[in-house]
Amino acid sequence: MRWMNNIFEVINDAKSIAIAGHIRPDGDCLGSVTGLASYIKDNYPDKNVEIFLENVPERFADLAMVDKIVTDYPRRDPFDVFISLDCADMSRFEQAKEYFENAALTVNIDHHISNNSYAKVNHVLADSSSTAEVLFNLMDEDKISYETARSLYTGIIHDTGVFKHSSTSPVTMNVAGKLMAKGLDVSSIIDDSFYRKTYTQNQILGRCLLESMLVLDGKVVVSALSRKMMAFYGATSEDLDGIIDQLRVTKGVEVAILIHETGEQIYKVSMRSNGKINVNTICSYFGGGGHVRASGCMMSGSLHDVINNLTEHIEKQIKEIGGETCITE
Ligand SMILES: [Mn+2]
Repeated sequence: MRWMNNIFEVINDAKSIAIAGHIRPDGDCLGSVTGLASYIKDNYPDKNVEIFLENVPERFADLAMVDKIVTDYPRRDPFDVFISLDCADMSRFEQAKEYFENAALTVNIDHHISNNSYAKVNHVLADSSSTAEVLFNLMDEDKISYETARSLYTGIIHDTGVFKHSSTSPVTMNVAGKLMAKGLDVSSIIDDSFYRKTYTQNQILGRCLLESMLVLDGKVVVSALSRKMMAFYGATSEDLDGIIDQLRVTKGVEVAILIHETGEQIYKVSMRSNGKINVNTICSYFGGGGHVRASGCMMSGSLHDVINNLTEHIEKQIKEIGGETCITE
């Protein structure tokens, strides 16, 4: 493991730089990728920066450099530096893997506790709220432009649920304050990129809440979305953002589970904990991972079995702790 103090250390000698984020990019991924790209463009204009990412959700379409994102992966000369952002493992940037393997230097900047340090330089700070927060601390404050600040601020509000998740620290607030001082209209950034929902999104949210069920004496709330239901509303996976957070604040609930059918008996599972249950342990068991309070994994089989398998693990943790907590922070 090698940590750095400034992004300058890994890009200084590079002429060509690739930046990649993860599949199904979220706010932190987009904010980090565009924030770093615009920082390099502003301050090191002689460097050639290319950014590789899947399709960008519409709510992030006005971030800096979004129009420079490349969604296909043509064969090309090796990059001097490949930087992955917000990616806990290499499968998260599957399509850019060839660039990673051929790059002269690989850099992994992240905040996932499950990150397996797959690059040459691994700057992984698991107690940071977001990759955007990690990046801010690798930049010179006076070199951060309004546009870079807007990207990083967007990243932070998305991974902290607008400063309310447990990952929000005094450092996070301090960083957000410094970004705000660049002149950001934070109210409209928060509304437009975080709270704004389409009619479809609100309908799907309502349906998930309506059909949710409480299990394990009300300690777990589960909601499942079939492909049929998604098709009925014309919804995509992007339309599901935020649903799990609403489930999590159900009174008495320790763990919220959102199950989304993506193929024949194949499900994407998202889990959120209110602090006693370590959902990273559970999702890691099933081949996924994330954070102690927010994790995900893919599962297959009948929906009934998927729910049973997950709740079995939660029940086991509840028994072990006897009212205490499985999370050591
Ligand atoms: Mn993140």
